Amino acid sequence: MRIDVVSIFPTIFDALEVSLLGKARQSGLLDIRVHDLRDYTHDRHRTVDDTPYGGGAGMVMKPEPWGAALDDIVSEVDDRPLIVFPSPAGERFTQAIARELSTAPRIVFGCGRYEGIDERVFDYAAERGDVRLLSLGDYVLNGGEVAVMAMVEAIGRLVPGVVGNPESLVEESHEDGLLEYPSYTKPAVWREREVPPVLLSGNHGAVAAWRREQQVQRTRERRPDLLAD
Ligand code: 6GU
Repeated sequence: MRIDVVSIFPTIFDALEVSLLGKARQSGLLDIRVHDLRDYTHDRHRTVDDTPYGGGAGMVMKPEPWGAALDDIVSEVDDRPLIVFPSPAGERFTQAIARELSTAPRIVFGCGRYEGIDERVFDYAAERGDVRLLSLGDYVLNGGEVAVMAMVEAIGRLVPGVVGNPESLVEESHEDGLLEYPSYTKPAVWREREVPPVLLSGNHGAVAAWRREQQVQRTRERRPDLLAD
């Protein structure tokens, strides 16, 4: 899978060089390319923002650098990639969407800063690819970079081969609409706290039933909204 990221803070994405995703990049499973939006400006100050038409607080990202970046990264002959703009005004990014996006051959992420990007950029991007606005949740970050880091990790780890043991992807929180069951390892007693005896019983059916019950109970307590869906 190829991932392009456009940002005015490209070094934030240095963190993608370590751990599982770093290994996946080295092995060629993930081709992640980070681009500095300011490289697509032509003035001495490398300006990417300006005051909003109609007035109001804050600055808006100018369309020209975004147009030049999209022209460079997504050529007209390219096979319409997915173009994702992280935005608190977007649709909610979920495990189901991460799974869907993990099958895309190519995703371009455009990280906005300030109060947003000139709206015409989204229309122009839609001529080059399939545009989605995605939000991590109902809170506001200063820019899309941290959100894109989260999305790249959630999507990248679902690309076949990135996570060594694919079974560890099956019994995770949100994969079946429930939260994950609690996990324990040795010792069986730690600071007077015992591991639930059923896990030491060797009875696989009983273990599976107990874990399922724990999943439902936890989800009911912590995330009743998930059970309602
Ligand atoms: Cl995707 N972007 C920003 N700026 N803030 C957010 C977000 C995204 N998701 C939640 N808050």
